[in-house]
Amino acid sequence: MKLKKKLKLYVITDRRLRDELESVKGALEGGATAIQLRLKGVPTREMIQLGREIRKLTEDYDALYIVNDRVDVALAVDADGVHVGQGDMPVEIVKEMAPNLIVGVSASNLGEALQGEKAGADYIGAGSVFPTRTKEDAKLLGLEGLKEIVRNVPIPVVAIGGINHGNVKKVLKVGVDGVAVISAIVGAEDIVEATRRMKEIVDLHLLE
Ligand code: TZP
Ligand code: MG
Repeated sequence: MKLKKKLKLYVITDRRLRDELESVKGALEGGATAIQLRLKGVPTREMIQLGREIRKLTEDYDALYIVNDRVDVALAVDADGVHVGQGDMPVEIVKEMAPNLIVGVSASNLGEALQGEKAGADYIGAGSVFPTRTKEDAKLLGLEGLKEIVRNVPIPVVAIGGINHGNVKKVLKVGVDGVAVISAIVGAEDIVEATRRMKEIVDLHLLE
């Protein structure tokens, strides 16, 4: 399946909200097309153990599997890709070290998005579209900023930041290829139901 199709509903883990395995199982059951393992301040050994479990689950559901920040961990757990932020390893170096990994880059403005694309990124994570409480240092991109990125960047764009069941339609209308969600899914009481409901909206309103 093409990368673009797999980016439609991209669920990111956050252990402050829910245990990773429970999150991934629920999100996959509800129809997530991509999973990102996002861990901060966790020992590498634990990342790898958990990362391998998640590899099995994502394989069972034929979902895309991305590891946040860590190229070494992405390789060690046989993930499909790695997602890097502006302060992480530059895309060119990731591609040199791991030419078979899909590489996503975070961008909070058009310049960063274009730079990521030129450096060889496979997709852009654009945000924060709305204010978020999940990432402390998130810069606000807004819907207008998102529109500018979608119009000018030739690779797939996934929107992130403050996206929930109430505002996701507005984001999809911009023409993104997918939406990345943490709290509205991982923090929901019933994660399977929250994912299913989000997936229904995405399937109905994503512009092909
Ligand atoms: N990058 C930009 S905003 C954000 C990240 C990781 C947090 C998104 O979390 P939420 O809960 O979906 O707003
Ligand atoms: Mg990062």
